Amino acid sequence: MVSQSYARLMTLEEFIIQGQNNFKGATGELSQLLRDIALAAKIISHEVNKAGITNILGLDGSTNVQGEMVKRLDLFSNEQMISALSRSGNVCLIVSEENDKPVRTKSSSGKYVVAMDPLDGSSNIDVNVSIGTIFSVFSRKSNIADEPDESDALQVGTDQIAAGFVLYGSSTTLVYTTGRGVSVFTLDPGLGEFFLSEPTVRMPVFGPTFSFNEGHIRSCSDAVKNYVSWCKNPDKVTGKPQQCRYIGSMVSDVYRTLLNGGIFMYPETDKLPDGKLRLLYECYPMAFIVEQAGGIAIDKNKRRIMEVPLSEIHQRSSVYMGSSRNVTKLMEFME
Ligand code: P6P
Repeated sequence: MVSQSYARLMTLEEFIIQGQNNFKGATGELSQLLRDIALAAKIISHEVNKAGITNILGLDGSTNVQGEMVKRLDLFSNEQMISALSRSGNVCLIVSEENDKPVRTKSSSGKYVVAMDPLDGSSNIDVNVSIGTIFSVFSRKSNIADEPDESDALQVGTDQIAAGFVLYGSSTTLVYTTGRGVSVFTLDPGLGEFFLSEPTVRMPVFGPTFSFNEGHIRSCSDAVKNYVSWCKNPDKVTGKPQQCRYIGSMVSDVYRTLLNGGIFMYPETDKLPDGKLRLLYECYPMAFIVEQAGGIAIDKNKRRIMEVPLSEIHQRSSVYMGSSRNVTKLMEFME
């Protein structure tokens, strides 16, 4: 029976090839890049899921049961992603949360640039909370005959040609878009294969949930304070207040918001006037995904996250993203 049910499922490989055939002029290089990311995701997933056993619990310089030097999972994930992205020769430059400067790959003629947070929320590993890899893909701006330069790294969200994230949770889920909708794949660890679980995600227009760390509420704007208070008032129709759901891991909070609707917020605060999350490799890719699923993603000035200019690769941004009606309501409080 099991083999028959597998027969009905589409693998990531089949989905990519199908997408490539529909994509006029697709040369297969972006497809190969997505395959390389999926390979890294499988390797990272394997390591994350045994972290508790082999003592890779955010410890640096410790040794595991075999007495081998243990890398922190975020450093391990960074190495795996850089290695996988360098395999195909299609990527010339990588911006990573783990590296102060952009990393040039060996293939200076690669036509793509990737920005990533290789393991976001890694502080949650020790308490077994889901964590994730977030990535965005750009076409290089510099001449392919030249070395890649800063112009390749400092692009704006609307220049993304693909974006996605991998959620290492109760199952490993790959979510990505190439600008034609959002697709979700689930890893079968036994087969080492990603299977299509949702071909086109559509975010509910409204969700009775807000996702926000209320511990920061006192240092937030009046707009945020008044909006959160409004969320807690009983709804005129249902008579119920909205639910607060916050895991403290962006990939988890955004994935739940994507599927169930609602709003995810990491506002600017007194201590972090530009918010905590990174514009290039956290906010841009998540905004691309949210918009492709029918949602809205803005910053504290009500600007589309995708259009917020980038002047520094580790630049932070406030972020408010989710269902259109939830974010539109917040914007009323931002007037
Ligand atoms: P706070 C995790 O450390 C992270 O970078 C995001 O994944 C998450 O959304 C945020 O920080 C949580 O921050 O201040 O609520 O603990």
